[in-house]
Amino acid sequence: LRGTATFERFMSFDEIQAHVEELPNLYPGQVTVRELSRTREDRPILLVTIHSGSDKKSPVIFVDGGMHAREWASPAAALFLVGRLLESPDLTGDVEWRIVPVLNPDGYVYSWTSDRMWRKNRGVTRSVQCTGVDINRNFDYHWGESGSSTRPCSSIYRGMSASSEPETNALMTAVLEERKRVKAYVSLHAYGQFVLYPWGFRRSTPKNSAELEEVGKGMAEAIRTVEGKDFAVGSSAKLLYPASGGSDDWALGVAKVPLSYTMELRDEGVAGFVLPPNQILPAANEAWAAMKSLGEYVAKR
Ligand code: ING
Ligand code: ZN
Repeated sequence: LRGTATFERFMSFDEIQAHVEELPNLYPGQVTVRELSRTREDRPILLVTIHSGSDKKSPVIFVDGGMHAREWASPAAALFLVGRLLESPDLTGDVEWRIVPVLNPDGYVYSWTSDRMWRKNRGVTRSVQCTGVDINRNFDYHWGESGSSTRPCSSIYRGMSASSEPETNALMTAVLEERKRVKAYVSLHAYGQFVLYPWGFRRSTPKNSAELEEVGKGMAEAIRTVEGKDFAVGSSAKLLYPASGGSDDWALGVAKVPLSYTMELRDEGVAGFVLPPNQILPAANEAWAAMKSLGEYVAKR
């Protein structure tokens, strides 16, 4: 692996940014890095595109990490995925990967400097005391329904209106600009060990739930081969709790990305958000195994 990434400890946002920005020099012709937008605190939201080598018609798999500040395993896994894809470009066939390693940089930094358990971004709200919108309650598909809060002090505050946040818009823009080519979307979260698919806003499942279930089971099976960990597969409202305004619901419901998932990485709740550094690599390897399985499926679909 070229560059300055480490998985023996968590990387700060500045370290992640520096690593991501050097990728085009380290892997010339294989990777593009672009700034999608800037956050309220003026940090860049970076998109890493890993080219498939051949044509512009290849299917795209879109992955985001770091949507929620405290879920530190997620940006680590996203960066690890970038590294593995660049080191083994033939592994998942003719697929273009588009990866946002840290969707919520302001929140990530805040969870390093001020509040380890911070979840939201750092956007202003109508409340003077309470800052931050839950990006995973801010997407414009059944926005404002069950499992989201109208209260700015809540950790699942949905925002003043749908897609009010720069992070939400950055993701929407990046997916929509390649809408027809994006065949799969994965949002990396922690923790709980789940492969979740829509719907989150209600307890029924989408029309293509059989395919979502089958491909999700393939990802869970791939994860099992790493260290035998069990990941449950199912719709988020049924397996976890109903929640509206989530990015996976939006990706399927609005952007019409057929294979839309939220992955909850390690662990099952012993360490929770504060994953010990010696589990970063196992967690990242599990995410990589799942993404390889998804990539192979999308390449053949
Ligand atoms: N979990 C997700 C959350 O935003 C989720 C789970 C995803 C629920 C999609 C509903 C829809 O609550 C974490 N860890 O953030
Ligand atoms: Zn999360």
